[in-house]
Amino acid sequence: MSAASVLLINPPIRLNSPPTSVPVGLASIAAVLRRAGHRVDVLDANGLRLSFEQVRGRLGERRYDLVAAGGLITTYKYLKGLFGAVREAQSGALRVIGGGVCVDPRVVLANIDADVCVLGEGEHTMGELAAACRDRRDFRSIAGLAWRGEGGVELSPPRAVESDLDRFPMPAYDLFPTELYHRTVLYSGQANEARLITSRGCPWRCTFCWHIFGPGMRFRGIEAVMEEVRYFRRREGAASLLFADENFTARPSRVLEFCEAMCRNGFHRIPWMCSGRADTLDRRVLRQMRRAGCYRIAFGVESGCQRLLDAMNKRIGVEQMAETFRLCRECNIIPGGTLIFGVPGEDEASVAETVRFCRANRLATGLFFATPFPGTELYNDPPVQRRILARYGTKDRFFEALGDVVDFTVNLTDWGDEEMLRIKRRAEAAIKHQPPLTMASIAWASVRSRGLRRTARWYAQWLRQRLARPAGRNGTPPDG
Ligand code: B12
Ligand code: SF4
Repeated sequence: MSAASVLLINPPIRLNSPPTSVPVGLASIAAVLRRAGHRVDVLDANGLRLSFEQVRGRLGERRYDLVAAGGLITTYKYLKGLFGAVREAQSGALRVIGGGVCVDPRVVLANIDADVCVLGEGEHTMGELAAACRDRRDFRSIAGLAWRGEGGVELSPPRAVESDLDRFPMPAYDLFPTELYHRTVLYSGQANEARLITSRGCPWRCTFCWHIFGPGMRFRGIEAVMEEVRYFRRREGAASLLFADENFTARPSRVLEFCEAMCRNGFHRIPWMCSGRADTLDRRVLRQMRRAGCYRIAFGVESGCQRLLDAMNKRIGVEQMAETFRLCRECNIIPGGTLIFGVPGEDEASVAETVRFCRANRLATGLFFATPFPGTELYNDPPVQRRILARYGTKDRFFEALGDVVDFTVNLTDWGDEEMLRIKRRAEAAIKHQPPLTMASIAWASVRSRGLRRTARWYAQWLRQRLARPAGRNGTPPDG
């Protein structure tokens, strides 16, 4: 056999709303497999909004050597059902599960009918697994795997992450219905919003945030990123870009290099947004970002209470965030932010401080419930573990409950559930309905940018967002 035939399945996320993000990790794995000569098919249940029965119906269409599915931990429950269906339809195939859902392979292998878990970065491991399938070799010597052994779950040596991300080809976007994702416009108000990832990891260690790639951060080369922008621009006519890196601004010198390349390639005319950390940005960097087309930066604000920021190991000052917000506006960039509500230690005083911070900095956003995602420091905290087990009994039931995480999963505060919900609603009402700009700042921004039209567009865009999107309700924002 010269090549393995592989089916990659992308499980659905929140089927009741349009799909937002091409699974870049799965697309990257697909590209690596294809480059190695394997035959790769993709069943994108998320992009195509397929029901479980529709997916089941398609599973037996042709025979595969390897069927892999996975993604966020929130797909855990779905994958339980899916792997049962894969076993029925593809009895000869190796069933592989990977991505964030494999954060605890013991729980996964005890409850999901997969043969093997791919732990961490998937490209090399999947490449070697596919080759082993093709050659009918045992997979157990391949690094980065977990499987059921005789004495319980066994692990191969850990897989080191790839130090040079440019060794991976561009994700195989052509195998995914990218146009269905990109027509879901989140922020830009433009008809086609392409989403890209230019780095992996984040050097900070906030307690609620999870790092599948371990510590440290790796960056793709700027030229490879430009190549991808070009691809979306030419192939799909991308009208705006969203850089979904965990922390796009982590290295300011690279941001400057990126901005320079955007201008050099003429891409500064495409409006783009990114994630950011307030302490990585100053006026000089923000000006260059604006020049290169940046219209919005999403900050992980989390709280307006310094005590809670410290408890979350956010390593940032409330004042610093306020100052960066001010600088963003001065540079004609919208500072967006997400908040986490209900971390351990949240009380009436911290909520009041957060509301004050939002009003003072004209941040109109929803509150996400603090969710102890498996693998995070928050999750591993013994009192949090006790609360999870008291509520759910087993990790399996807790993982299932993470589902679409629109409501809270565990109450980490000292309030009762009802009271917590009431306080959250009250805080949201106090934060909402405040324009991010006063008339004075509109006028000032217009003078600075010498473009009243641009500012009006900016304001109209904010209004559109407010009307289109309900306040966020839950979870840990993928921010910076
Ligand atoms: C884009 C994004 C999304 C997209 C969807 C992304 C997707 N389908 O993969 C959207 C906007 C929908 C989303 C939503 C949420 N997200 Co999110 N998101 C991200 C973000 C910013 C980028 C993901 C990405 O493309 N990474 C780059 C690629 C290369 O990495 P990767 O996806 O991890 O893939 C690699 C490996 O994981 C593995 N792999 C991945 N899939 C598979 C599949 C198989 C079969 C195999 C073998 C391997 C494999 O191999 C890949 C290549 O190395 C990450 C942060 C980040 N930068 O990683 C957070 C992140 C993944 N999200 C996270 C969270 C918490 C959420 C939410 C729960 C937030 C919320 N409360 O609303 C929701 C969940 C919604 C839901 N109902 O399921 C957490 C992960 C939690 C977890 N343990 O899974 C992250 C890591 C943020 C963080 N630092 O805490 N998210
Ligand atoms: S919350 Fe943001 S800054 Fe903190 S670790 Fe996660 S990505 Fe990094």
